[in-house]
Amino acid sequence: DRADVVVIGAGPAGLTVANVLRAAGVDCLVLEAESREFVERRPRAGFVEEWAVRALGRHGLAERLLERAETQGEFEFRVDGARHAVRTARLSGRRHFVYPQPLLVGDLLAAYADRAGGAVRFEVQDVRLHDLDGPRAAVSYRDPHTGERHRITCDHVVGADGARGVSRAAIPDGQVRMTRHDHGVAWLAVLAEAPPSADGVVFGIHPRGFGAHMARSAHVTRYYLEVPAADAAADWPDERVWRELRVRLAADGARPLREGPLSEKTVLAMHNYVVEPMAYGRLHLAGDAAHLLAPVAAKGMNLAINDALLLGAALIAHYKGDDRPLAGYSAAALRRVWQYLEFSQWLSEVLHGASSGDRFRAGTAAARLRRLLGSEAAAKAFAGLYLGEEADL
Ligand code: RFL
Repeated sequence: DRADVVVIGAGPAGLTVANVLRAAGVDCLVLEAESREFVERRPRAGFVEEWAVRALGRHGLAERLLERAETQGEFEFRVDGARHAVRTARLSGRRHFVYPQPLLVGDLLAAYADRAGGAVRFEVQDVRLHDLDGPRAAVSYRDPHTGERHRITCDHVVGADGARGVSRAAIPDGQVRMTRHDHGVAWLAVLAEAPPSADGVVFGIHPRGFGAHMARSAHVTRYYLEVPAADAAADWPDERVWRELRVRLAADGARPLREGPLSEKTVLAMHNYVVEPMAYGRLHLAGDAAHLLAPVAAKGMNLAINDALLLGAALIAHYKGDDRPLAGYSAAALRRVWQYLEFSQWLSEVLHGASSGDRFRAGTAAARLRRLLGSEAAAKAFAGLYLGEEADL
């Protein structure tokens, strides 16, 4: 077999690249370890920034999203029993689109595979990358039904297989630098089968630990609780989760939490990594395969989309004879990655300072929050970064 480009991973990054390439007539093949049903159901991210929606729209990929997504233009901090609204839309002129990741993945698959007839192979096993530094690369996998190995030669490989994929690991030692940063805490992420208890996002800052509420749909609400990094989901039975949430999200005049069964419970280590450069030979990394952001500021899927659009355009330029965008892909993508990392780190300190047990961190975090709530200029700068800037910084 042969394809111009093999894309590993049918997540937001891989499917966006595949759609962009297919629309430009570049022949590509997507390899995905899971089934289609699985990737269209896996719950994860929920916020898409307006610039990303517009950019997807320019490729004809945002129709369903624009029809179905709610938008949010403000959120609330709760601290010391008081509520403080931050009107992000008024401050930045932009809004967040609330659209669960599996719906976006479903839309991208429908556009690429069903409407444009693009090739995807699901449930592939044991994917391996070959000859990344040669004149032709190849990707091989084992067929789940026959057990046979298939090999596809290609010009380029897009490594969009997420944080636990195989693409990044195929880069020889010493060819890229991996930088890690650990916030030193974990979040218990739960999905409640219950309607939201507030209009949008609530960040509860509390000496017992951070707690958050995020409206997802009329029937489902996401909550987060800061927990010790060593905790497991089993340490948090439903009743304990609700008890902690009630304490950490308590504030004068706040509606009581609407409780319901918890359908998903995961402990997320709050850490980040970045791979530089995001490429090696004929392999180009995109999305979580290249950089992981702790979900503090809901940035991961937006970065995945940014990478994918830059990489798609760069590969199209390459096939038209201009190699400069592809050579500059990593540097261009990393600009937004580092901006969002810096913002995540800043916000993480605001959210976790009070519970750090460190008087210096608690004092400076409270000062940051006071400045954000008390100064229009500080609030504007914050909202610009929280909603994502249209152009690169
Ligand atoms: P994905 O979505 O992980 O997709 C990778 C795909 O590759 C497949 N795969 C393989 N395929 C073939 N061979 C292999 N060896 C393979 N290994 C893996 C996987 O099955 C999968 O289908 O990566 P991508 O495309 O880079 O997209 C990144 C986003 O998924 C991620 O950044 C976000 O989910 C992060 N994130 C959030 N981002 C936001 O922008 N807003 C949010 O509100 C938000 N909330 C979150 C989040 C991530 C969370 N978790 C998973 C930590 C909330 C949570 C709980």
